[in-house]
Amino acid sequence: MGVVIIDGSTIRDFVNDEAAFTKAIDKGFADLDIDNDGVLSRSELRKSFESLRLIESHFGADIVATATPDELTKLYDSIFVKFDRDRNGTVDREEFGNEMRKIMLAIADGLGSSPIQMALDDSDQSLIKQAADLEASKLPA
Ligand SMILES: [Ca+2]
Ligand SMILES: [Ca+2]
Repeated sequence: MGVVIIDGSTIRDFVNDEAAFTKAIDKGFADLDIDNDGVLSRSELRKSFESLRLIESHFGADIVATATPDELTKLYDSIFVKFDRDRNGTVDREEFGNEMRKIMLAIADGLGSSPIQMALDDSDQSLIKQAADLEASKLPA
């Protein structure tokens, strides 16, 4: 378990690094598409939010800890609708990438220039962790 310091620019640099972000999204999408049909279903997307810990990042850990199962389902449904731009009931790679970009930038705006500390497992594959890793890789040794 390591602690990383993240501020808005950490995330923004990651999202704006086309190669790094595209790679992360591609990998994330492939990992999430459990049945390999090329699109994400409602339940696949829900798993992604659980595993990427985006709800916690975006809305705060308290929401997830205190919400009833019904409330959580509603929350995930509302997120799914945001992703599913063309309302065809599934999320394709492009819809996924576009919305993840928006979410990451919203998180970046929320953080602004006030750094926060996040405790992240080394095996953590969240986009936040990847953003932190990218920034670390650019620091002078
Ligand atoms: Ca699928
Ligand atoms: Ca769609």
